[in-house]
Amino acid sequence: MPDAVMPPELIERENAIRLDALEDEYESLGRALDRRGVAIDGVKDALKRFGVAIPSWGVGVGGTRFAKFPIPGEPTNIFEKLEDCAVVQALGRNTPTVSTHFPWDRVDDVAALKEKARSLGLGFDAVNSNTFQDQPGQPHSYKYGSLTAADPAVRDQAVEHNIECIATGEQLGAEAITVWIADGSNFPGQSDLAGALDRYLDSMARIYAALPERWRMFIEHKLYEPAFYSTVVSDWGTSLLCAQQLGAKAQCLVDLGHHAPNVNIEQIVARLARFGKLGGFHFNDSKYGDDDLDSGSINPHQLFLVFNELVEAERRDPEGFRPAYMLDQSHNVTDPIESLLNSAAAVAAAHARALVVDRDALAEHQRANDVIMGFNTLRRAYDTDVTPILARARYELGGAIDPIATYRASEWRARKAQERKPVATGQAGIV
Ligand code: RM4
Ligand code: MN
Ligand code: MN
Repeated sequence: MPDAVMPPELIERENAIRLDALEDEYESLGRALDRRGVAIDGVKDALKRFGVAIPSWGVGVGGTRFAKFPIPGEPTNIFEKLEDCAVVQALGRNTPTVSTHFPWDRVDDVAALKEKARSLGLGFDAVNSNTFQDQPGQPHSYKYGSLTAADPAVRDQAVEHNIECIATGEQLGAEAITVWIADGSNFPGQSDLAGALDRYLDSMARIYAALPERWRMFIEHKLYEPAFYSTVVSDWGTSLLCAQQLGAKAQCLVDLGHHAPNVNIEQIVARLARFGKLGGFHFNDSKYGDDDLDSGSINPHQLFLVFNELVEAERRDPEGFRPAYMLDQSHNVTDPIESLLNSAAAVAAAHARALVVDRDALAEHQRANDVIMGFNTLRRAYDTDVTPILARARYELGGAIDPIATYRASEWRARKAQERKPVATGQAGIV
């Protein structure tokens, strides 16, 4: 039994208040779905198998370039962060793994970190490298790039860091590395656009060569920021070309916030899946750019359309389909635990809605060019209130019918405020 960060009696007590209503709502929805030819228990069981990783940096309060406003009781190191991840998992039951970021999460004793996660019932998802910031004492600066820098010594250092991340990840039991680089330029003429990509491919091939047998390497593209004129790995096309050149273990990772506004992300998802190159997702939401807002808070319809393509892709190729799902968000004005609970539920809800799409009808309407009925078939699924299915899945797995209410009843944050050392105010930054 994992260490109980949330007392099971508390969860039971809170669930008892809500169980009758849940059963009533689940049965009613079950009858409605049955009339549409959908078995509610099949959807619920799929949700019970569904998981999205928590980024270790997501449980700390985020900031912007301008300020960060810490809250009392927020975690101050990776061990405390794991505890907060365990709280999210205990209540929501669909976030069983943690994605680490190095060197932010660097520890002397990796075995102790692994043991801590195990004792909390958590596993490790993809590791993330960081060559977008300089660390104290680091010999070479990333100011002018990392894996694509003109200076070979800088590139060597960045390659070495990635290889070290893989080694640490291996000890933790992870099986993938996500590489996002900030490399690019701010002025025309600053960088050799073709040469920078050549250097990227060369550096990535060296990291690729260090991948253990079962591992995958995810290439994360991003349109802009911190570079504002050109970014080396700016879009899914660049990502796909590089993944194809590097080999079968290299795949593309889609961070929902890393595209130009209004880009059709669901179509990108369909394309990458078609070529076996859809490695994973960083879920978040945005209105203007890489805003790192809570998943589904701004555009839940887009999230649904993305999952609609994922369900299609899985039907086409059940063997090869295994995207890694992670939330990549910055919680600046909320308690991160509450945001993560909501966000994991939003992702699961999008998945559930995609699962209730009448796929045979949709295919028939598409064949017959019945535009309105094709659209209505998707819209009917999107309009379905799937919250009783999510709650039932959580409940059956031992989680909370109402995770936020139960979290608040636990007074976790107030208790941690007594135990954890305060985070300094007056700092800015993403973590
Ligand atoms: C980047 C990108 C990466 C994440 C960093 C913190 O914008 O989304 O995935 O590692 O932020
Ligand atoms: Mn990301
Ligand atoms: Mn991002």
